[in-house]
Amino acid sequence: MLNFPETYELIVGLGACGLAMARFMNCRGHCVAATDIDATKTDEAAALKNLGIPVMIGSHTHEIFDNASVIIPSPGIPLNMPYIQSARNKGVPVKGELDIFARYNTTPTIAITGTNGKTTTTELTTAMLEASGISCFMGGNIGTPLMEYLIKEDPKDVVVAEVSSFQLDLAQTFRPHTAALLNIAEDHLDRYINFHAYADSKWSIFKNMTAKDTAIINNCINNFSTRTDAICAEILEFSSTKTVARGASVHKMGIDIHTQNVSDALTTDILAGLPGTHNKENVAAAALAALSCGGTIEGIRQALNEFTLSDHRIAFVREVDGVRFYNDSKATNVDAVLRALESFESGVILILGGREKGLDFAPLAPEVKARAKAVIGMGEAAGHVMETFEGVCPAYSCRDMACAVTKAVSVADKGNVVLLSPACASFDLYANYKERGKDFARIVNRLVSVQEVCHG
Ligand code: UMA
Repeated sequence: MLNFPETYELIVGLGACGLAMARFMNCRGHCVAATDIDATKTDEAAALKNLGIPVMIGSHTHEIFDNASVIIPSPGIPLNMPYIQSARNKGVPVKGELDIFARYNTTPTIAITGTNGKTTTTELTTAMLEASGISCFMGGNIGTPLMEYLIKEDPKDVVVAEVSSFQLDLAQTFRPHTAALLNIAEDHLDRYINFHAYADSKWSIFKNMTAKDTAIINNCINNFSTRTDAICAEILEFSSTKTVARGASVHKMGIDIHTQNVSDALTTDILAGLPGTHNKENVAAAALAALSCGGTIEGIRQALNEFTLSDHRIAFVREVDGVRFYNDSKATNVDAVLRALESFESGVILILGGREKGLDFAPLAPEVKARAKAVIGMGEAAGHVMETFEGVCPAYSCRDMACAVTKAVSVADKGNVVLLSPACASFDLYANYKERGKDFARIVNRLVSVQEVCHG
């Protein structure tokens, strides 16, 4: 079997997560091996081979999975793949990054999950803590693997981790000191058997927490009362529809915060850079998370004054001949697109599509009818977009971004908005949502004139 040793822990996937895991486990003296289905991962394979780690790329085999002492899949690896299933049936344990991180990590950890807003809330929490004089490592699903914190050996006061359902699926022992659940909407239904299974994964973030820990939860999530009955941690709620006794209430004038030690309000002037109710909810959750780990209300205010939303979230790109272009490439599910559409009154030309995640686009129809002038389907999902919106508004199908922008421009008039908000993953045409957003912005920035395309 290639040059694999007799006993090894198998890391599956040579993306960011797998590479960090391989480096960490190797330097801690574990005998690891790695595999990636992609034959082009030659640089990654060479880097690991230089460390003495055997690697197989280009295919997976039952032999290397069955003979492993442990399998450590990267978060994006489907757990129902036959190689993992068959090895599991033969008794090979499967472990995830969160449990391995928890085994070695001694720094208090805040874990943030939810369908939408995870990245913004993770960034906000980190900024609030740092402005309070508390040093942070920020990582996880946001981009820098958690194992990098352990590799660096540069201790911080708090780890702020964005955590996805994919990571939670394999978490058995992970116990964050503070965990926040922002919202749950349909997503990743290509991976879960149904929405309930996806919601179970999200709620599992609290399962090992004790009365010493803090659970921060949006009380508008379905089945809030039943689900929270099973949580042992102290619960702080946040809500944009009800006033909460302990936690944070989001309302028109700002956010009221009531915890054991703090009773204060964040007013709308310092929230101006974070438009929309969903962002106020993110601020509420971040403030509660920061307070739970020693953040101060002054630090929270300072962070909010300085905070700017990252790119690719309803980000204004440019105005050409009175047509405004917005990049919301981060919107990879239907709920995120609804929030984006609600930010505009009317005259929206919506570019949707990409790689499907088993989602139904139909819940968008009422908002599309009310606010969109046209819908343009792009990439693998173009046909599904056409089927859903024909009859709701003019709908067009395009193979790629250049074609979609050209079509959008050809139907746009002064005062309209062209919004890239795809409701799909980007992997049909791009490496990730950031590349997709950049490509949109690049094409828009090259436009000379909308009139030229309209009349040309
Ligand atoms: N691969 C195989 N066999 C397979 C399938 C894939 O070997 O059957 C290989 C691929 O060829 C590739 C590697 O697995 O080389 C990719 O692994 P991965 O998908 O886990 O990607 P990473 O680069 O390790 O990135 C992961 C997270 N990816 C996913 O969860 C899909 C990143 O979240 C995260 O930032 C990173 O770890 C660092 O922690 C991205 C994401 O899309 C942003 N997350 C989803 C989301 O936010 O919706 C959950």
